[in-house]
Amino acid sequence: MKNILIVGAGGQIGSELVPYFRSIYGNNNVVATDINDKCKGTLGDDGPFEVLDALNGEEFAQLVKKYKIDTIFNMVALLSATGEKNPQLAWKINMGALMNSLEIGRENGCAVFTPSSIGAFGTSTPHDGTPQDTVMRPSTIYGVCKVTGELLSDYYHSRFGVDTRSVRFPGIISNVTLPGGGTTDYAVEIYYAAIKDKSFTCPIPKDVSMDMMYMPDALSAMVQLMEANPDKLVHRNSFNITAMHFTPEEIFAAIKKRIPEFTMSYNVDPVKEAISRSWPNWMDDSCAREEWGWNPKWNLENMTDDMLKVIAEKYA
Ligand code: AKB
Repeated sequence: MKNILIVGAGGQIGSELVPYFRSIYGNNNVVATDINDKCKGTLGDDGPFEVLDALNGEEFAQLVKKYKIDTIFNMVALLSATGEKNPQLAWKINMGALMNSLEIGRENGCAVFTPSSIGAFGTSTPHDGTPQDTVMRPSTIYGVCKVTGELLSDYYHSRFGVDTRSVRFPGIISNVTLPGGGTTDYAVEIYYAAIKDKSFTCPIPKDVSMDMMYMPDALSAMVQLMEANPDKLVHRNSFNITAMHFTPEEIFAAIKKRIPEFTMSYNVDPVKEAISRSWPNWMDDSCAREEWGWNPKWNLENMTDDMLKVIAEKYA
C-alpha cells in the first residue's frame, strides 16, 4: 500500500484508522474522506481531507485519480440496529458504497478492503466455534448486505483480478469516536457510563455472548491482512477474526472489580436481543491465524484497564 483512500473516515473505525495509517504510510499518502466535513476537526490537519458522498461514483473516481490511489478502504455502513429501522436506506448506502469501491477499484487497479462482520451470520449458523466456512443466513438487512458484499468482493477478485480482502469484525471497542446504531455498542457505552454515572442500563440480555475486539487489534489486523503475501491466502472475503468474547455479566464483573460502586440493570431492547441471539457466541479464527498471522494482543482484562484509564482522563 502506498496511496490510500479511506471512505467514511469520520466513523468509529475510520477516525482511528486515519492517524494510524498516516503514522505508517506518511501523512500525505493517506486521504481521508467523509460525507460530513465536521469530522475534519477530529481527524486533524496532518494530511489531505476531502468531502465525499461514497454514492457519487464520479466524484469518488476523480479523487482516486487525483491522488493516484492504489488501495481503497471502504468504511461506509449503516450498522445492524439502525439498518432495521430503514432497511431500504441501509441497502442503498451499504451496497452503493461497496459497488462504487469495487468498480472504481477495478477501473483504476486498486486493492479494496471492506469490513464484513459477525452480522453476516444468522440463527442457523453454529454459534460456538463458528467455522470460517459455514451456513450464512442472516436475519438483518445489515447481515444481508455483508454476505452480499463478501460474495461480490470474491467475484471481483476471481472475475476481474481486483485485490479484494476483508475480515469479519466482531464488536469493536474504542475510546475516540463512539459507534452508532450497532448491536455491540453497549460494550463501549458501558465504560463511559462506569466513569461518568457509576451505573449502566444494558440493552442486551445478560446471558448473550458476542465476539469483541479492542481497536488497536482491529487497526493492526487491517494492515497485516492488506500487506500479507497473496500466495498464502486461501480465503479472501472474509476472514473470521476475534480477540475475546463475553456476556454483559462478564464485562460488568470486569469493570466492577476496578470500580466497586458500579451498578448495572437491564432494559432489554427486543430488536437488539433478536439480533444478538442470532450472532455467534464465539468464532473460530484459525484460518486468519494460519493464512496471515492474526494474533490479537488485547483481552477483556487489559482492555478494561486501558479503557477506564483513557476515559477517566477525558472526563477528569
Ligand atoms: C454492529 O453491532 O452492528 C456492528 C457489528 C458487529 O458489525 N458493531
